[in-house]
Amino acid sequence: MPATAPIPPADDDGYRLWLRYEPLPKSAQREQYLAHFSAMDVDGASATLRAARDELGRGLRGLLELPQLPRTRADGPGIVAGTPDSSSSIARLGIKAELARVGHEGFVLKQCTLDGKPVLAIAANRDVGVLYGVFQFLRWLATESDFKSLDLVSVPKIRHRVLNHWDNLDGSVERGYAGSSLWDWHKLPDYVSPRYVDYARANASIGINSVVLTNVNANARLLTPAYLAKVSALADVFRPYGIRVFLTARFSAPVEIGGLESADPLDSRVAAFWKAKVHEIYRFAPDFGGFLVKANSEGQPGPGRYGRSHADGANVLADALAPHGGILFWRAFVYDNDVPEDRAKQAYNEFRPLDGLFRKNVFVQVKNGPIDFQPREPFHPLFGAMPRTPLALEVQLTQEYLGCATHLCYLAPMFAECLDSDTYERGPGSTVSHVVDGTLDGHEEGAMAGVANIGSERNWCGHPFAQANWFAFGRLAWDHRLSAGVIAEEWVRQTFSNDPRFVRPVKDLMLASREAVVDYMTPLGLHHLMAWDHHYGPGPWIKDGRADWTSVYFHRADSDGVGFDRTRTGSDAVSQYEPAVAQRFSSRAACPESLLLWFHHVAWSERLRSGRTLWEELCHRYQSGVDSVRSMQKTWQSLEGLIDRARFQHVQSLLKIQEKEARWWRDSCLLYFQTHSGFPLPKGAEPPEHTLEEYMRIVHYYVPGTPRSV
Ligand code: BDP
Repeated sequence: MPATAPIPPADDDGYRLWLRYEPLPKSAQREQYLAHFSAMDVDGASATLRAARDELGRGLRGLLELPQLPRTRADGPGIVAGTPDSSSSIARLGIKAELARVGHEGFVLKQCTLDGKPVLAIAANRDVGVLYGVFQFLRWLATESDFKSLDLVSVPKIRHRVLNHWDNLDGSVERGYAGSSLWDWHKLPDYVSPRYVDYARANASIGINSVVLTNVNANARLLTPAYLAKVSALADVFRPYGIRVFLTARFSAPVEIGGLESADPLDSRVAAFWKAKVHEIYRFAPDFGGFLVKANSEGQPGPGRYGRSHADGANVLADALAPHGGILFWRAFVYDNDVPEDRAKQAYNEFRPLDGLFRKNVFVQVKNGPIDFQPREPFHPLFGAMPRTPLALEVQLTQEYLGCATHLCYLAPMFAECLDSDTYERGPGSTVSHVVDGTLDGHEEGAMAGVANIGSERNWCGHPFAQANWFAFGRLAWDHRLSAGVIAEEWVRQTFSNDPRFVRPVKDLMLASREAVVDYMTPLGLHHLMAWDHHYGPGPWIKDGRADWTSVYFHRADSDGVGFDRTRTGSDAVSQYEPAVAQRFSSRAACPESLLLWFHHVAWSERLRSGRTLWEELCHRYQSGVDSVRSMQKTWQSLEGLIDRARFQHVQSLLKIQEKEARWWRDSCLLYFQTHSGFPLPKGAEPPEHTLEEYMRIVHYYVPGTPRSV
């Protein structure tokens, strides 16, 4: 470090996430905050209001260095927080009109006058809204915001904002790269780790209100009383934070734990099993949210085994949940074992005919794209195609296909890309966001799910920047109009520093990071090029085994060109989209180049918009992906001293791995595709470090997150 470099702040292990509440630097702004916020009044005895009071106290004490719990009656300047029922001050403020707009979960932040004194009101109709308001206020304060932005009416756009944990009962996490499961099943319910409270606080701070505790590849044992007691203990911890617990239900549970011979959804004994089981669960957790089910997919049992449809399967569970107010998320991530058809088309073929046949309390949960969380996919054609069924959007926070725990990849631009995609279901403006918030087709409720990237590692997510993906998911599910940039800036300021010398470059670096990953892994619409099974690293040569788990199935490279023809001359997947979208994707001229090889088989020597041939463009993209990582490294290097050394060095080391792995991807893919194109690497290209054969020989064992059964 140069001699003039500033002394960095004390080391931070990342545990506090974006809720650090470190003292704000001395400034006129801080004096102003102190003048307004050095006292608080949060009446109310409920556990949620207690949590709100604790959080506000913790935040103010930390950020403004106030002494023990600054409490006051509302007779001076300060903060009053509550509902009209919990707080006589709130009831007297005359903000009925605002409160009428915020429903059950929203809140109002408003600078008001009470008995002639200025106060900040954090008001809501329900206690949980007060808690959300407190977190929003603390975000406002921690990001050193302006008083002008303090008046705010905020209502979540999406009703169910759900984290999906893929955690197994043995403590492993499928596709988890941040240690093992947070849930200590072995010691629950007797030992309830304090970490669960911090987890709940983090979720509440970004509006997440539901968590599915367990893997979609489900274990029926979870539904036995011994485990339900454990689930109940977790539900008790989460309840004050407005979080409902959901479980994954294994479709064959009636056989495995119910002593029945069949799980046929139309068998009355099976229906009785589910009814009784659900009844029992509600005795353990009276606010149980419901189930998430993966059925007839990748070896999971399902109604298909009995010749029944997904609607039949879903409805038997939905009927059991309905009397208790529970809901069912039924996944559309379904494709046939026999590979009869372009895998991208299968979910649509299976589910679209079932539109209108699901019970009212069923959401069909659809991944953002038609294959499987690839670095870039077009939006899933089921969005815009099932108007009579509420659809939940599922995105993946854990970076299974985007560099696992070592690559810095900020995913908000990817989530936003899907949310902002126009399905044209009801003409222009029918975006995925309006499908999933329920407004496009008049559904009362909407849902968005994120496959969690959280584990037992001290900093929760492994990579310090992976925390941003958890944060961004919650913020977007609350308000899908927020831009990826705004969210990044909030996160950087809350998590690291408000220093503009740090905020701006880091925000830019984050915003560029996802495109960098696309470029060095799967540019121009390529997809599914990763290594077999554990999915870590490149494997464009994979050709053996189940066809639609190979790479050659998806890239279709030959001596003429590369890409999957999904137009009418090929698999015709394009026609699953509305005509306006289908036309755009089918037309070689109109198709966005970022999705070119997803929809078209293109000749190696064909010229693209840049004037380069496809082969040259491919080389160019792979190189620019590597270059972007190098420029991320450079940026990061220039920030030394502006944040604590521990996190600085951690990110620095991970960027080094990322640069190495970006080259690994570039060289493996280009050497492989070169065997088809026959063209040399363009002049000046960096020579690959190894031969193709050497890359193909690389084998990784024990990659984290790999399911044990395979
Ligand atoms: C795939 C994962 C697999 C999951 C599956 C799913 O590789 O581990 O079980 O998705 O979403 O991406 O069900």
